[in-house]
Amino acid sequence: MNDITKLLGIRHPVLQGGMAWVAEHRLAAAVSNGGGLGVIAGGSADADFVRGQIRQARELTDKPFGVNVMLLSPFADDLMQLVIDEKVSAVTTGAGNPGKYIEALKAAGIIVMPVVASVAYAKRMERGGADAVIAEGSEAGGHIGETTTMNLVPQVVDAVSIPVIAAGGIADGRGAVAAFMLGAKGVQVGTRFLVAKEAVVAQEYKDRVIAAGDTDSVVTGRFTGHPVRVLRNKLTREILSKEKEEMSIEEFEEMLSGTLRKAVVEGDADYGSLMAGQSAALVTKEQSAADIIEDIVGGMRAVYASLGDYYAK
Ligand code: TUI
Repeated sequence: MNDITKLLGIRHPVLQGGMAWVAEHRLAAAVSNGGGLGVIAGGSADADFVRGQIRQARELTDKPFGVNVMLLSPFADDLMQLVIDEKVSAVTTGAGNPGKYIEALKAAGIIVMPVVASVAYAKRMERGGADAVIAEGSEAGGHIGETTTMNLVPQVVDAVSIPVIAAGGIADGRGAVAAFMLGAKGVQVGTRFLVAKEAVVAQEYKDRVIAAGDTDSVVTGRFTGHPVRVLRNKLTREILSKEKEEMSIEEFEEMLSGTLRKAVVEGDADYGSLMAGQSAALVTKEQSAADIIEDIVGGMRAVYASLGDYYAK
């Protein structure tokens, strides 16, 4: 047991990232049943849809799970009220400031874990009453900050006294132990769970993640202030060449509109947004969520055991 497993009532300190369109009730329930914290992604869905997801997850698991609220969503207010009404165990947030919701979530007994991409923002979340922060480095997929996990995590650990969960670039036991060495008390894993058997994601998207190598990850939209990490494809080639010639934010948004759904639901690996972290290069096969967690935890045990040997010499 550590701070995070105790706080969340879970077996292993492994959280699943709140991936829009990808993280629905089947994946979340499978991760929770495997001993981690499954998370249903609110994404841009409305409260009725997410209520259905929560209820279906409850049919599949009696373990705690969370809901991720993406704060750029027009339904963010509704989803916060929904998680309070449904008494969901935990909420993670992304892409914005959840400050105004924290008091009401805490009053309802919900564990609040904002994703942060900077030290200043982590401190603000601690002051606002967050139970933990998820420090997400720029190796992560989707919407990212500027600082890498290796640098962000120890700086956030030094700046706050609530537990820190590391995210971005962690896909196996080695990465998880590395995060613990930096002072994290838990890890959030996204990309590796994207290819879980229980993740209802078009096979074409999963295949691209599995095939990805070290140079297949690119960041689009830095100029908009909302940089997004995805796998290289025809869409990114067109966007990145247009970005060089000066494109308006409106034109950029138009090019990306609906492209995540295109990737996840329609399996358009050429013109869909293949959001994934740099750790896609470490992801080599489709496995059940429970096997992924067992592999990460088993890998951690092996690394810790080898460290013991090293220092014993
Ligand atoms: O949120 C994520 N990852 C995401 S959200 C998303 S949907 C989207 N698609 C296109 C453009 C924008 C969003 C896809 N992937 N990760 C957590 C995360 N949060 N990373 C960075 C942040 C973040 C950034 C700025 C959190 C807070 C923030 O500013 C807070 C403030 O207001 O000061």
